[in-house]
Amino acid sequence: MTPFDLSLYLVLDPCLCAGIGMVETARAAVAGGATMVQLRDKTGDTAQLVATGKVLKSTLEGTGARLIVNDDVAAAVAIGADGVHIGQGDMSAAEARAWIGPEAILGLSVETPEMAAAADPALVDYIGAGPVFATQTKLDHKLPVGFDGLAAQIAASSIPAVAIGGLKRRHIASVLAVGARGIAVVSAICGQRNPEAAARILATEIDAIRSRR
Ligand code: TZP
Ligand code: MG
Repeated sequence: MTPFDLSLYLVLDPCLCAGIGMVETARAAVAGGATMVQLRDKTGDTAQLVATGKVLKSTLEGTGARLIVNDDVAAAVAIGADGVHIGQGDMSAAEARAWIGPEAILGLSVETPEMAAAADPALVDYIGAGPVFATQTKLDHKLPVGFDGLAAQIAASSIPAVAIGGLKRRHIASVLAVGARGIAVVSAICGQRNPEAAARILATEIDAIRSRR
């Protein structure tokens, strides 16, 4: 399987990235220490998604950061992305795995311990656990679960977890303490005046907390 590091997982948002664009935001974030980039664009059509994804792929080439595509498995394959991220309402993990093959990375969003427990470690490579806090970025998000709810989701599964939902630098210690392998963020990087510096602050904090353990 393609190796990956969930430490600092950037989820792109085309609206929040409107200033400099998703590709430049991703380039800057990875220069600052982001380890994964998810292309999540619900605004355009598949052709546009694939076109953006191909530019992102070449931008991230050689950096070690992994490119994941949200929802659209066919687009992920067309882009040649490292993997795909699905939610509970998307195609099943078995179907997604069959499309992308054994090597690609498959992520699944979970919102409860029951959903985490139901995720099959033979199919799913990581879970996106949360939402930890309420967020303006995803208006239809489920009820925030806080650190205790996050801990319960992570404890319910053996699959590596990345935490998501309203996460900022000040939350990193608590998130890592309950067993998350990293944080997934949108607004902490997208739309920040200096996305590279914003990513570097988060990545440095993650490293500092790990080195104190
Ligand atoms: N899924 C659950 S919360 C969320 C997604 C995509 C958005 C998180 O955005 P932010 O800005 O990091 O709170
Ligand atoms: Mg989805």
